[in-house]
Amino acid sequence: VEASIPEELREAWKKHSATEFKNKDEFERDLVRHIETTLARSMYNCDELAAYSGTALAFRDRLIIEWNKTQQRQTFKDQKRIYYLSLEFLMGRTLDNAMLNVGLKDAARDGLSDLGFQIEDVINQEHDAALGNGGLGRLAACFLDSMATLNYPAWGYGLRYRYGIFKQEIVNGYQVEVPDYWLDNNPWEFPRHEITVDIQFYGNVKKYQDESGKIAHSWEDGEIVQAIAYDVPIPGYGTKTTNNLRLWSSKASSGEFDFQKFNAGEYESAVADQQRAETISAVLYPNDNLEQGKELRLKQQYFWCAASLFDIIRRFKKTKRAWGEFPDQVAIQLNDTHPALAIVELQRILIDKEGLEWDEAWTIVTKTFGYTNHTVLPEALEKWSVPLMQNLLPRHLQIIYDINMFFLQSVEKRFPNDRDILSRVSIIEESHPKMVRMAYLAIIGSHKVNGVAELHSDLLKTTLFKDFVKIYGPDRFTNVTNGITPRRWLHQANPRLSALIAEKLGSYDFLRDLTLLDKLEAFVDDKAFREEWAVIKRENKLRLARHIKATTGYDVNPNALFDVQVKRIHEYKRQQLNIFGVIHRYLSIKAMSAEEKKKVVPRVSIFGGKAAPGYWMAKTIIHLINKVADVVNKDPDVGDLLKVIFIADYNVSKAEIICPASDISEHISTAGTEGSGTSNMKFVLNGGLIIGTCDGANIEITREISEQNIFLFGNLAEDVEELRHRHFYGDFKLDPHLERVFNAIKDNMFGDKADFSALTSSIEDHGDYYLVSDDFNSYITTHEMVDEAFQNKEEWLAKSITSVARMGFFSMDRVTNEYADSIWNVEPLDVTD
Ligand code: GP0
Repeated sequence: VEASIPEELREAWKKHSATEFKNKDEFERDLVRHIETTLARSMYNCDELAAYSGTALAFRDRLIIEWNKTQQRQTFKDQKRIYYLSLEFLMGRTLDNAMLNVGLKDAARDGLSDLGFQIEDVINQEHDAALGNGGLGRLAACFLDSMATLNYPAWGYGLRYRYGIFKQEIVNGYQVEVPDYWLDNNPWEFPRHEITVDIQFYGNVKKYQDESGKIAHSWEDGEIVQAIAYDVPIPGYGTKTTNNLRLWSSKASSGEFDFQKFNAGEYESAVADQQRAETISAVLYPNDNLEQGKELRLKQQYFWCAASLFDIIRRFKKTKRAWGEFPDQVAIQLNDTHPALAIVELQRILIDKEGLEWDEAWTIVTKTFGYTNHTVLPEALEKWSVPLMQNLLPRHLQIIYDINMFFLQSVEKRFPNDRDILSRVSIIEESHPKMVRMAYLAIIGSHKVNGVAELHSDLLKTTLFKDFVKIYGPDRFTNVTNGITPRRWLHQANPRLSALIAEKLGSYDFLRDLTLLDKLEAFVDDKAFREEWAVIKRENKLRLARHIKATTGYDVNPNALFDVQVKRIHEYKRQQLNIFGVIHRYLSIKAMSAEEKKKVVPRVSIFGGKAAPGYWMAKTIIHLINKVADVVNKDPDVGDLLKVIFIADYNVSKAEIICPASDISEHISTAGTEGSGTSNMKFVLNGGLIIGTCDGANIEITREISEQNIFLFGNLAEDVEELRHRHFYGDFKLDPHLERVFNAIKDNMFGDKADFSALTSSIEDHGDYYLVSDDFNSYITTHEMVDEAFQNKEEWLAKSITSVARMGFFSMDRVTNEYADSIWNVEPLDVTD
C-alpha cells in the first residue's frame, strides 16, 4: 500500500502512462527505439538476432501493459483464482504466439519488412523455453494459454531452471546430452527482486506451550534459502486478459546464518553455501515417467511449494477475509504429485503459524486442492524415503504422520473387519527404509482426483486407487480427457491450414470454439477445397523435407508417405516396435523383384525424441534407429522406397514443423500404459491420420472421428495382464516376422549385434513386458492397410478432412472449462466490465 502513488498525483501519472502500439508504424517506432536504446545497436549494426530482440521487446511492452491492467482488474474484482502448480512448463517459443494472440502479426510482418527483415527469420532466432520433459509439461503450457484465452483469473507457479531439458545431439548414432543454458537474453521474464520468500530446510522441531496452554510446534534452525520471483506474461488469444506465470529462482539468503560465517572469516565456505543454494533451481530433472528419489529433487519440490504458498497466502491475507473463506478464493491444482508437499505446507502454516485447530485447517486444505494423475506406471509414482524427509523437512514429516493417523483411524472405523486395507492405503509404506507414498498423500489431501483420459481414469479407479474409491466413494475420482491449444497447434504451427479453414467457415472463431470445425464436414466432397487441402499438406511436407535436408543431409521424397513418431523415447511408447517394423519393411523390399518394387508405396519413417540420460534401453533404441538409417538410406536396392530419419533434439518448435507434415503418425504404446497422449491430437488436428493402439486418448479420438478414419491394432488393455502372466510362465513364442528382423540384427546388418542384444533379449528372453512380439503381426498388417489406403488419394483426403472436422472435443478450452466447473468452481472474469 505504501508503494502506491497518492490520489492527487495520479492524473499526472496517467497522462504519461505507457501506450501500446496499434499498427505497423507504431510497431516500427517501438522496434527501432528498442534496438537503438535498450539494445544499444543501430542501423549499421543490426543482425537478425537484434531484430528478434527488438521485436520481442516491442511486443513485451504490449503484453506487460495488458498484464498490469489484468492484474489490477483481478485484484479489484477479487474473485476466486486458480493456481496451477507444475514443476514443468514446456513453453517453446513465445514471440510468434504473442503476435498471434494479440492479433498483430501482420503489422509486425510488414514493419519488419520495411526495415529489411523477414518475419520468419526473425521468429526463428528465438530459443525454446524448454522447462519440461514432455506431455506433462506441455499440458501445463497449454493450460496457461487456455486459461488466459477464456479469461480465467489464473496463475501458474513453477521453477526458473537455469538449465531446461538438455539439447540432444546424435554422435555416431548415439545420443549425447548438452546442457541448455537458455536464460541469456530472454526478454520474456521480469525479475521481481522485491518479491522474495525465505525457505527453510533441515533443523529440528520444538514442542512448546502457547499462551493458552495448548501444545504447539515450531520448526527451528536449519538453513534458509531465498526464493526470488520471475514473472512471465501469458497473453490470451483475442482477449486483453494477460495472466501471470511466476517462476522461482533460488539464491542464498542474506539472513543471519550466512553473516555468522562471514563474521567468522569463513569466506570460502560462505561462497560454497551460496552456490549450494543456487543449485536448487539450477536444473530440470530430465526424466519422463520416472522418479529417482534424489534429495535435490525433494528440495526443489519443497522450495517451490513453500514459496508459492507463501505468495498465495500473502495475497489472500490482503483481502482480510476469514480463513474459512480461503477455499472460496483459492483453487490449487497439483500437476502430478510433484507439488503434493503443498498440502502439508498449507496444513503446517494454518496450525503452526496461524493457530487454527487441526480439523478446521484440514477442511480448508482438502477444499483447496485438486490432484491430477498422469500415469499408472509404477516407476513413475513418487515415493520419498522417510529418513530423507525426516532430515530435510522434520516438521512436515510429523504432519504427514498425523494426516495418516487421522486417515487410518477413519478407515478402521468404516472397515473394522478389514485388517489388510490399513497397510494398503497407508501413506507410509512399511518397507526398508519406510517410504512416503506421495500419490496417497495427494488423494487424501484433495477434494478431486482426476486422470487424463477415460481409459486411464478407469484404470486408476479399478487398480491403483481402488481402495480409495471404496473409502471415499466414486465422486472424489473423475476424468478430464486432455486437450491441446488450437492457437499454437493449428493457427501458429499451420497458418495456411488455419487460413483455409477460416475462409471456409467465414471467420477465425473456431480458434476460440473448436467445435465449430464440424462445419467443415459439409465441404468434404468439394473438389476445389480438397485440392487446396492437399496442396497445404504437400507444402508442409516440403518444409519438413527442407529441415531434414538441412539437419541430416538426407533428401526425402515429398510424395512418399511420411510416417512420424516423435515423443520421449520409452519402452512403453514402443519406438522399438516401430523400428522393428521398419526393418521388416526393409527386408521385404530387398527380397522383391523389380516388378514387385513398382507396387511399393514409398515411405519416409521419421523418428524424434529424447531419452533420459540414465535410461540405457531408451538410448539403445535411438542407437538402433540411427544405425538402421545409415544402412537403409544408402542402400541402392531401396532408393526412394524407404528412408529412415532421426530428427535430433525434438522440442516444441520442431513439433510445430513436424505435426503439420505427417501423413500418418504412430501412437503405439502397450495398451493401458499411456495416460492420454497429446501429440495424437496435434497430428489429427493438422490433417494427419494415425496408427495406434487402444490406449489413452486414442480411444476417444476414435469415438469422435469414427473407426473408419483411424488405424487401430494390437491387444487390448484388458488382455495385457494375462499375456504378461503367460510370458512369465514360459508361454511365449517369438512372432516369426519379428524373428526374421532379429536374425538380421544378429547378422550384424546394422553394426555390431552386441550393441542391440539387450533390446532383443528383453523380448526373447525376458518376458517381453511391453508385448512387442504379441502385437507385431497386427502392427505390420495394419501398416499394409495404411499403404493401401494412401494410394487412394481422394479417400485419404476425405478421411483427413473429416477427422479435422471432428476434433473439436480435444480443444484445451473444453478441458479448462471442465476443470473450472467440476474441480475449481471458478468463474471467468468478464474483461468488458
Ligand atoms: C506422465 F507421469 N506424463 C507422467 C510423467 O512423468 N510425464 C509425462 O509427460 C504424460 C503422459 O505420459 C501422457 O500420456 C499424458 O498425455 C501427459 O502426461 C499429460 O497428461 C503423454 O505424454
